Amino acid sequence: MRTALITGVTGQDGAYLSEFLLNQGYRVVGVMRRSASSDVIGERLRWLGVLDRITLVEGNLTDLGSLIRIVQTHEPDEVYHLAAQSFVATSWQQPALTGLVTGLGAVTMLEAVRIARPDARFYQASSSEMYGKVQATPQSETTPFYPRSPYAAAKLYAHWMTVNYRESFGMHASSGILFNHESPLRGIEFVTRRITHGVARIVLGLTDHLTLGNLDAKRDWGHARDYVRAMWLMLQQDQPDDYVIATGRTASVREFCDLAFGAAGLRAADHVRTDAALLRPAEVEMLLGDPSKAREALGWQAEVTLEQLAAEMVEADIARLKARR
Ligand code: NDP
Ligand code: GDR
Repeated sequence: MRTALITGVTGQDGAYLSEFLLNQGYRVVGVMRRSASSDVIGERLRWLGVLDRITLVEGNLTDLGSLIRIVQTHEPDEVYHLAAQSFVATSWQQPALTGLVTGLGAVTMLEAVRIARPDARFYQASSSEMYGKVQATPQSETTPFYPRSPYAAAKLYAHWMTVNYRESFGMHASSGILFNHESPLRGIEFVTRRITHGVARIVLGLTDHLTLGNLDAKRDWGHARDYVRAMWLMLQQDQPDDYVIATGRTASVREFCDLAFGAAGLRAADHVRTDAALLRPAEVEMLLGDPSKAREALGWQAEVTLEQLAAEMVEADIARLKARR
């Protein structure tokens, strides 16, 4: 039985990846940081019914010793490094912490693997945010990066350090340059989930409006369940490499609102307000990924459409709110 180690296991992708790897017959070990609210923190894993089927261990990206001990003890064949301070807006409020966790944290994890299990295959969660002020459209593996936030700059450092460990030490280290991916398990602060949660509150009569920031920003949105499959495929290749993972379709926040409100029989224009306080100091205006390399080399392509994604998220938020009442 192969063993997979996942950092960030309590996050959206960690939960879906755990489910995927268990279905592939892996033993899954997940790293979670100590929290006073650890009962709530396993919520996503519980939602997918995988909490009791994985081994949870305590560790923190800012503590090399804890990571070395975990790798030594569990001897993973594959390491999926997903943990990060992942919310772009927060990265302007806490730039140093974001650099420490999202940037240096990846190097700390690479070091732990190099020291304790150098033959393990390593996945780095790189991001389309690295394209930032985009230099070409659509964005592919060869498009130059131009980070526009402390988060994106930290991810770029982690990305290049992953390349560096591959070239310096011969590690099987790959980066997935993943474009936005969402699901009912998306954190509530991200725009798609803010929208679908807002729709659910309006449907249940808890409020009559939803306040957002920049409605014109465009993203290439896919479903997290599709995207974790791509992470695994990258580590099954003989050679490590970097891959763009995207749908190849872009839509604005406004268009996502139309889909989500429409899924509940409502009109976004009747309920959505904007507030300049929610605008970012620097914006990534438009992202559109070119997933050709992943399609050709990995045989991967996105299966869930944006319409299906929005409808699934709205339905799940309505069900959750009803259950809570
Ligand atoms: P989430 O924010 O849902 O999850 C982040 C995870 O990191 C959580 O488990 C969190 O733990 C953990 N974490 C944060 N800080 C630390 C720390 N100091 N030590 C240990 N663990 C820590 O992110 P997603 O699941 O959405 O994304 C997974 C990864 O992919 C992230 O690196 C993200 O930046 C990247 N990414 C995401 C994309 C997306 O669209 N979702 C696109 C491209 C890249 P806790 O639960 O305790 O907070
Ligand atoms: P992003 O995701 O920054 O792309 O990073 P987010 O959903 O936060 O923002 C997407 C776009 O929507 C605009 N927006 C709003 N965003 C939020 N959160 N809240 C609002 O009210 C709102 N109104 C408009 C934003 O300005 C932005 O343009 C996500 C994260 O998962 C990263 O970790 C990951 O690397 C990238 O996706 C790819």
